[in-house]
Amino acid sequence: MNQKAIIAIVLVAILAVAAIAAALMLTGGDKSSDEEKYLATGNLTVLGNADNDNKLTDHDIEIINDIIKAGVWNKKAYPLADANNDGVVNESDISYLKNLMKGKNATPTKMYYYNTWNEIGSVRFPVTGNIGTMYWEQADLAILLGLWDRVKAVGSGSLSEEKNPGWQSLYSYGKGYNAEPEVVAKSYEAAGVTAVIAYIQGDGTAKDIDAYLKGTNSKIDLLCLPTSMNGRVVTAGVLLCCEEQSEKYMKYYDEVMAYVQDKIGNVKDAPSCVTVMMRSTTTTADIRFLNMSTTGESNGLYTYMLQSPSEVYIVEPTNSYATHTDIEWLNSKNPDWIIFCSSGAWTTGNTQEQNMAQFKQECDDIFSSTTAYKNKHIVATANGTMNSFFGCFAYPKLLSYLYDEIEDDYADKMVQAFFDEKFAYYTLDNMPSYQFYSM
Ligand SMILES: [Ca+2]
Ligand SMILES: [Ca+2]
Repeated sequence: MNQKAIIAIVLVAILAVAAIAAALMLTGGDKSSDEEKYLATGNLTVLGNADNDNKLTDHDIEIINDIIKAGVWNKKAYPLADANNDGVVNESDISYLKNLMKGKNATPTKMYYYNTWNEIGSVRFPVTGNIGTMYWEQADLAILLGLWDRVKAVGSGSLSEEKNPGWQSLYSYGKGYNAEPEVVAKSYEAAGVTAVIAYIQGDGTAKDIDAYLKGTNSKIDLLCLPTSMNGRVVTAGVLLCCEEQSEKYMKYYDEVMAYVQDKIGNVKDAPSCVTVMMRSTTTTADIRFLNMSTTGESNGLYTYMLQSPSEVYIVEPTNSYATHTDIEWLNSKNPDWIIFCSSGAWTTGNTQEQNMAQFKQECDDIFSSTTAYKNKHIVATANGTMNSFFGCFAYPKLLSYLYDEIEDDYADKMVQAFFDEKFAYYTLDNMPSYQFYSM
């Protein structure tokens, strides 16, 4: 692991500890820590969010006032208190924060936030112009936040008319995550884009693009959001002045996690599993297992199953969120369940029946030597199901295969809620790979 990665992980740990410490202080330390374990707090990395919760509110002003009165700024407890990022916490942070809290009506200024790499980034606030999205995940986020009408430039990777209506007429960054800095910069002139939501995984070019835009005094700000999915939703909600949508989403997330905790949090003998990414090139000699990478990146399928009581067997993690090994390793672990996501292993445009046939073939070809196969304990879906913002809505459905305690009615209701709330344009009918397939 390189030095930077270690620093990033340490910083994440410090922020997490700080958030918990602050929460304890603010509640007098008597709030059930069980509850805080699964509720999604501490996702808003914007400076000024002094109490480390998910919103900018008067409570943040109270905290900043307390810090001013005390004459000491405990940076560990309140790492985000310095709203204007000048290194001190004083009265000017209060007026600065009050302006930020006006959202769309704020007097133009900068909003600072901890970005993907736990460095302090900034955007010219409020962001009222057109938006660019680098790759399908960022387009999904813009749609979830109700901003698709303002998206005028896109990276085309994995976009479709079902998911991204009208995308072909928008300015193009090419396929997406390896976008050229010059091409991104030109979207200001070509499409009036002033903020681009960046592809932030390690194999992308976000850092190069950011340096280029800054070096050329571009009118575009690159948004390099926090790595966690909830951190992205909540922080983008505030940066892009669409908190109503991000808060609605988080309410569902909290509800689902509370339900899961209630139903299976104390289950004894939970079924174990492995999480696999199935590709068209997968063979029994080369299977891609999902786990947490040494840099903290992980795939949604693994992340969600890790939060369940199920043990998830992993291969020694590398700097990727997936590690390759073979069927012998899988059989040495002998998991109760095999859960796989299809990334390019199911043909685009397949019907539900065609996906089912392909799923069965893959089970026969790859997993027939396993106990899970003999017990018909294999379930699969598209990579985008659990690795997108649909993930928290689909989570009870996924768990319902492994756990009798999860009610089918509830699971189906949550899946439907995602589409009813218009967090996406596609449906399970026109994107059948987002359904679950089981033996
Ligand atoms: Ca707050
Ligand atoms: Ca300050």
